[in-house]
Amino acid sequence: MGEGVVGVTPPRVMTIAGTDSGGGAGVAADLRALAACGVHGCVAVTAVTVQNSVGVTGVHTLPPETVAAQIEAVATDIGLDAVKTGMLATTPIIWAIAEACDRTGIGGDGPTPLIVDPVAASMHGDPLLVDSALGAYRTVLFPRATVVTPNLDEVRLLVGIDVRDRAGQYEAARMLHALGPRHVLVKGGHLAADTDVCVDLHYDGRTFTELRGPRYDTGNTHGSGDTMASALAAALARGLPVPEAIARAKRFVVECVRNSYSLGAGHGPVSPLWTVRPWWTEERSLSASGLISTAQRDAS
Ligand code: PXL
Repeated sequence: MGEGVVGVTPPRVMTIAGTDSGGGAGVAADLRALAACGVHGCVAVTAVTVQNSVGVTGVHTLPPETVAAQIEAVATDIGLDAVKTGMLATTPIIWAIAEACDRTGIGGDGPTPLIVDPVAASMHGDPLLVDSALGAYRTVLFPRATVVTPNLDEVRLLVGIDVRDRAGQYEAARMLHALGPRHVLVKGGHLAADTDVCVDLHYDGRTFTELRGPRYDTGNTHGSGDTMASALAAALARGLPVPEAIARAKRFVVECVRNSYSLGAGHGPVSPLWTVRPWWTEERSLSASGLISTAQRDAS
């Protein structure tokens, strides 16, 4: 797969996730992050959310078979080097995804790594998953996952631990790993005890690795989990080993938090736009500029 070479196909990554009409999280965040990481982003939409920077006011889920069909249509033609999940909304959607993954070699013992970001709620606390679907995460998706990436709210819902310190993070990582994923990343962004660091904990069943980064004093962290899981998927799609992929995703998301911006009256998004070369200010240097000519005719 090509690395930014003209005409060479980049690695292919699918996000299975919900939309956010405000463009901050979900599919929008995923595709921005995937583009910034230089990979081709594919999409299986699970749900449409009616949302702005203040909250979610509506959720419309897609039929499970439509979610599965999107995965299979892409996997059997375009091919996929990694897949990540975000908002999955319901138990039947989770089952449909698991079955589609089994049929196409995604996750489990298949060749395509599967990153499961167990999205349960928006940062305002609006539900993005029915409570009864938590069991399906534990028993259906986690055993198939290459990496699971819960935040501490999701940890509490999934394994019932209220993490308040580093020891709790370690205990949560052990309990989550026992559910079957090959790797666990317990994100520490919600750990109030850490006032100026943000420590994510990686556990592969043998070794614990703390990834320590800065904590920025901003409310503009909408889409941070999606962005990190997408960067992780992009790195795995390139063939990096999981520990290196996690380290790279951590560096990327920290930079995206540092570059976050305000939007609307609520929480703004983290941003990978710092990776975009501002071609519109140096348009003359584009090779296409000399190739374009215009012709005008009067309508009369
Ligand atoms: O950031 C988690 C998330 C994922 N997907 C969708 C969301 C959110 C948070 O609001 O709206 C669609």
